[in-house]
Amino acid sequence: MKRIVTGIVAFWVITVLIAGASVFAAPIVMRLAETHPQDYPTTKGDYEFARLVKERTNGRIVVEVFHSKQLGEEAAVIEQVQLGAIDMTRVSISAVSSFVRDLDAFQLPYLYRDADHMWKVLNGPIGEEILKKHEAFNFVGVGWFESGSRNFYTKKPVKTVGDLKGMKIRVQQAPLMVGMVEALGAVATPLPYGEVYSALQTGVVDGAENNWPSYLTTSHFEVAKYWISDEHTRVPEITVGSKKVFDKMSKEDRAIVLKAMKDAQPFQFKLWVDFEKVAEKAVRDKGSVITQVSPQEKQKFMDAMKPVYAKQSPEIMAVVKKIRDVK
Ligand code: GTR
Repeated sequence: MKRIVTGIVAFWVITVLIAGASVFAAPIVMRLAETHPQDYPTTKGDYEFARLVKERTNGRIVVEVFHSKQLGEEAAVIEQVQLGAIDMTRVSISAVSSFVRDLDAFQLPYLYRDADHMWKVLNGPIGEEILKKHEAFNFVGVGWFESGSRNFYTKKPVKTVGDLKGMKIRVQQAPLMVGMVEALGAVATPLPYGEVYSALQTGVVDGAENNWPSYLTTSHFEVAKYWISDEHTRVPEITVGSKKVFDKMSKEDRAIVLKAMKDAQPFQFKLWVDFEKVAEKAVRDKGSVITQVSPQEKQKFMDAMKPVYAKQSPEIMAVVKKIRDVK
C-alpha cells in the first residue's frame, strides 16, 4: 500500500513539474532592429510580424522591435546579425547588398516595370531563391516589405538629368548605388541614414535620394526642398535573420517565423501605399518644389543608367533577364 501511495505521489510531482516547466518556461526573445521611427509603415509591419509570431507560438517566441536605430545604423546592425549578436533586422536590400552581392540584380535602376512586377518577382521562385542564398553569408532571408520608388532631392533646383552633374549626392552604403550616381556624372557620397540631415544642412552633400515617406520622416525636406520624380529605383525592404540563431530553432518554429513575415506583408503594403500619399501631400504643403519628369526626360535618366548594367557580371545579368521575363 505504502509503495502504491509513494508511486502516485511521485507521478503527481513529476506531472506538476513538467506542466509547470512548459507553462512557466521563459519565452524565446528575438531582438529585431529597425532604423525607422515607431509609427513608420515598415516598423508597423515589424509589429504585425511580431504579433503573428507570438500568437502562432502561444507566446513561446517573442519578437521585440527596437525602432529608431536604437541598436545602431543599418551597416553595423547587419554585421551584428551575421555574428548572431542581434537576431533580426529590417533593412533596405541596398544595405545587405555589400554582403550578399547577388542582391544587386534586384535593385538596378529602372529594373521593374512597376510595383506589381516587383512583387511578382519577390514572391515568386526568383525571390525565394535569393532569400535562400542568404544562408551562404550566415543570414536567413526572412521576407520582403514594400518601399516604393526612390527619387532625387537637392538643395538647388534640379529639373533634368543634366542638372545633377557635379553635385554631391548621398547614397546608401552600397557599391551599386555609388556606381549609379556616378553614371549620372554626380559625386557619390555614401553615408549612414542618420547622418544625412546634417550632411545636407552643412553642405557636405548637395542632395540625396529616397522615397516620399523617408523624405518626410527624416525632415530632409527642410534642408533639400527640390524633389525630382525620376523614380530611378525600387529597392525592396528585407528582413534578415541570423543563421546562427535560426539554426538553433526547431524546423516548425522556423517555418512559423517565415510564414508570419509572408502574412505581415499585405498589411505593411497597405500602410505603405496610404502613407506614401500622406507623405507626398505633407512635403508639398510644407513647401517642397516637386518636378514631375516628362516621359522624354525619364528616358534620358534610363539611358544615363546604361553603364551601370554594362558593369554587371554575366550571373547578375542572367537574373536580370529572368526578372524582366516575369509578366
Ligand atoms: C529607406 C530605407 C531604410 C534605409 C534608408 C537609407 O528608404 O527604408 O532602411 O536604407 O532608406 O537611405 O539609408
